[in-house]
Amino acid sequence: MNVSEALKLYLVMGSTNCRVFDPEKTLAEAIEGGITLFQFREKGNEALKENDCLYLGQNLRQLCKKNKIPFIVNDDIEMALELHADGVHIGQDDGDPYRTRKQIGENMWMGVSTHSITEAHKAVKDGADYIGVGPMFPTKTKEDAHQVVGPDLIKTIRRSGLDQFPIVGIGGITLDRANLVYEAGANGVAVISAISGAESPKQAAAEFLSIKATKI
Ligand code: 3NM
Repeated sequence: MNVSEALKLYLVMGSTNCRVFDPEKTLAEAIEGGITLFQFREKGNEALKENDCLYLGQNLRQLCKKNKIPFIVNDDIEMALELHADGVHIGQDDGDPYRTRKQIGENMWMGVSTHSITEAHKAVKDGADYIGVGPMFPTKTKEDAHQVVGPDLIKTIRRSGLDQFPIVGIGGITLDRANLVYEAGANGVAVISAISGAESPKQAAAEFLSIKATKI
């Protein structure tokens, strides 16, 4: 699977996001529903630490491996290497993409969060395999989220020369808004709460997949 295809329905989550089921069951259900990529993002005041975090990471990694879903680790390069992850995702404040690339080598994917056209172009220059663009809409999930940029930023980035580069929208994406993100030209949507907080993560994932952009 190439990066653009993998971005189609990108579930991002850690234990603090799982309100209905435990993380293993949440991920298993979401995989059944059809997610195409998973990011382990263990953040927040109640986030698991050290061995507990690693243990959960191992379980989620195994689930992904069994189901052939690429597995990405947020921020923690050491953990990504230890879990033989398929990639690492870094934010603007998490680390230097250039150094990250040196650490992970050429065979792992590197995703970078971006919130402006300048950050998007810098990430591409620094060797990102894909960029996340957000927040698309208001979100309560990330406490230090940037100002909403909206799907329009994806359109602007596309027009600025990155017409084929793998882009995923993130932030506040719900079933009734996903279409706007696809229409803006994203390869996919990245979601936390709309799947990991759903009564049925399986059904939520399946519904996201059934949404077709009417205009790209
Ligand atoms: N990054 P939800 S917004 C992890 O804008 C993350 O870069 C963002 O959670 C960014 O789908 C966000 O519940 C939170 O809104 C996404």
